[in-house]
Amino acid sequence: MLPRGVKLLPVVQPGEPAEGNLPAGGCSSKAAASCGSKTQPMDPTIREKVANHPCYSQEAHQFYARMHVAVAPGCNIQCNFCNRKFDCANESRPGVTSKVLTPEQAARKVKYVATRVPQLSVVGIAGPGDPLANADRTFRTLELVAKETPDIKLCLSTNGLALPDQVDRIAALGVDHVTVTVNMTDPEVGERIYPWVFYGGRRRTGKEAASILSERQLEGVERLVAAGILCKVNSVMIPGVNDEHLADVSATVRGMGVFLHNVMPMVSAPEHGTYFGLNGFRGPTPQELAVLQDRCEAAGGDMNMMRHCRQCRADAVGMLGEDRSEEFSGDEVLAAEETYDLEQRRAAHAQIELDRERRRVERQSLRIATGGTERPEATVLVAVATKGSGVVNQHFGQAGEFWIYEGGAQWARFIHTRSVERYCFGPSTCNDDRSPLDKTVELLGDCAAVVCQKIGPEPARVLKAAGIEAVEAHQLIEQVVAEVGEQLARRPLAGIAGASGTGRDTA
Ligand code: CLF
Ligand code: SF4
Repeated sequence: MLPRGVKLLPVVQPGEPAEGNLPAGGCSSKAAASCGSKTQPMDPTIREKVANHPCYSQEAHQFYARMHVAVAPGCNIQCNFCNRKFDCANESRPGVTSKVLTPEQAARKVKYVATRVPQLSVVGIAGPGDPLANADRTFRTLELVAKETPDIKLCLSTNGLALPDQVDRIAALGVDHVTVTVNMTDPEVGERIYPWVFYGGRRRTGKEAASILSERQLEGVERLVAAGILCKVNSVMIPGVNDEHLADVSATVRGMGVFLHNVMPMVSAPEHGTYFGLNGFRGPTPQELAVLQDRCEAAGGDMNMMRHCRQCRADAVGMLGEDRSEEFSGDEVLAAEETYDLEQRRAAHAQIELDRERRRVERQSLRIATGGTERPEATVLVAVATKGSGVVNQHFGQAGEFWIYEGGAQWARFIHTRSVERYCFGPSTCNDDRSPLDKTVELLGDCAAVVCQKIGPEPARVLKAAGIEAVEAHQLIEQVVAEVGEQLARRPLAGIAGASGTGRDTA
């Protein structure tokens, strides 16, 4: 029997129409490796490059994993949201500083992880400082990884100051994906973010520092695009500093041929010891971030926006939504002499592609739009508990994050992910600690429903009391979101904050 307040969706078989009228169009024309809501067919060369990169394709991130090797300790600039005790905050959230590895240790670790994590498709260098401020260590690592684990894509993330001088070397090593963090193109905004940059043998400050950084970043981006390297731009959203400016940044980099823009929230608290943290600058709410991402998408002339970033650590391992860095942090990993079984990895990836294709066919047969112009009038936000593979497959109490979708009739659009503190560590502790549950409910307060594989009676009751439906399902995410969204968007929600009369307002 279902817990009180929990709904169970009827299972709709692939090919069988979902409840309601099907739209004439549907998502069958969508690029298979779409990174967002784009409806234009993707260039085949780009499609091949993003196909199994979990950051460059939202769909791929449900099937493939990345790992970072922390070989780059130094940095050549100072950001006001960074404390050097933590990983580079242009790509990470503050956490425990990653242990710095030598290039040889890093290559051994990649082999070890690739042997045990078949989904691994990309190795990135993203800190703990700036990879190109540690160019020799970074390039030696890339060389070794390319030689010893040749089926793995190489990826880099940089603040861009040293980038123009290194593009030829990056291209020669076959690095196909480079991220440049561009938090401004206006030096007046920049001088509030960067107290100094180290360039031309000395420290520069004020507007001069910001101008140099911006010029170098844009020159680097231009060279990357000219070299055929897929370029992503990260921007840290700092409310009150660059939030009004980032749509212009999006338009600028889109015009230069950047493939993807990732606007990330600044993570800021006094205990991080950063200038912004200590001086009361806050990070954005998920809702503010989503609004800005939409503005950037529009301002950039239909810019591809990344909305599934998890602000990984410099030693992150696993699927984007999971952190397995601890599991692979021991000395035995760095000392291991693995024999690399390329054939076995190829077979594992072939199997992943079969599963992925099956899901894709299912999704297309349901004809649920995931973006474009088919948005229904009434939609609600739906939170999904999933471990990936495109289906609702996680228990509510074990979810470390929820994927937030906008759902409505034949419509399921991914918005972003929200991380929550786990509150259930097994049957003996389940439901004992209410406080994290309350935090989860607060985090999901603007959602009309939570869909998960299972949920206990107590969390279902608490959600219900907060006006959030709990729905149990084990189906394709888009299918569940569209069905739940359609049902709840029609429901009058008088008296509930944010209600529009047809369901809760979406972000
Ligand atoms: Fe790493 Fe970055 Fe490459 Fe991905 S992460 S270097 S592009 S392989 Fe990805 Fe992590 Fe977000 Fe970065 S989720 S922080 S965008
Ligand atoms: Fe810190 Fe990264 Fe900025 Fe360097 S580039 S100061 S490591 S956030």
